[in-house]
Amino acid sequence: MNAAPIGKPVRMRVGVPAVLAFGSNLGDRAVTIQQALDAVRGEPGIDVQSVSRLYETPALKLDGIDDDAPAYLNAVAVVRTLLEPLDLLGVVNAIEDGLGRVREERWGDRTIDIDVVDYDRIVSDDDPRIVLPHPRAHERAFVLVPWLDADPQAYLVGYGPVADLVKTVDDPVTLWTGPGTDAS
Ligand code: PH2
Ligand code: MG
Ligand code: MG
Repeated sequence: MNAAPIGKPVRMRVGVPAVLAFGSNLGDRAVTIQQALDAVRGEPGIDVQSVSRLYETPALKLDGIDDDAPAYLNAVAVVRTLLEPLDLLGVVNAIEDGLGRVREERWGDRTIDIDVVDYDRIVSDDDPRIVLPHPRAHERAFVLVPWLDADPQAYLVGYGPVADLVKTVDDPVTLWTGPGTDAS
């Protein structure tokens, strides 16, 4: 008998690769990001392959870094998914809502933000609901540094290896060593 024991999860070998970015700068940031990851892990159509460590980053607002706003914790998860792009977006938006996300000003402070950074290396701005890859990922240290941590081979379609892109960004990104992390 070669079948996997009943109840043992079988790692997803089908579906497509995608990259999710997590950010939180309100409430217990680490707990909220952990809850968001747990919720993603609980989704039937998503298999989490690897997760970065947590990084603390100053809040980036529309006119630059705002040191008066609460700092973010950011993380990235590399997943495989059976969901179509808009369905994946719907799932992460529902997880945001379930964790108390309030949608107010653009780039405003938030308990949780989950962005689809990449989906199967698709390049598309046909649908304004989901532009792929995420239009600002290439210039955001708070996405690129955790992404490289989760996947040293990471590649941002249209821009190149993430290992090269991280050298072009200089916003501060600090490995977070708060309670409950491996680094603490
Ligand atoms: N997300 C934003 C706007 N600004 N700044 C940091 N440091 N981290 C974020 O995740 C972030 C941000 C919009 O989604
Ligand atoms: Mg975002
Ligand atoms: Mg978002």
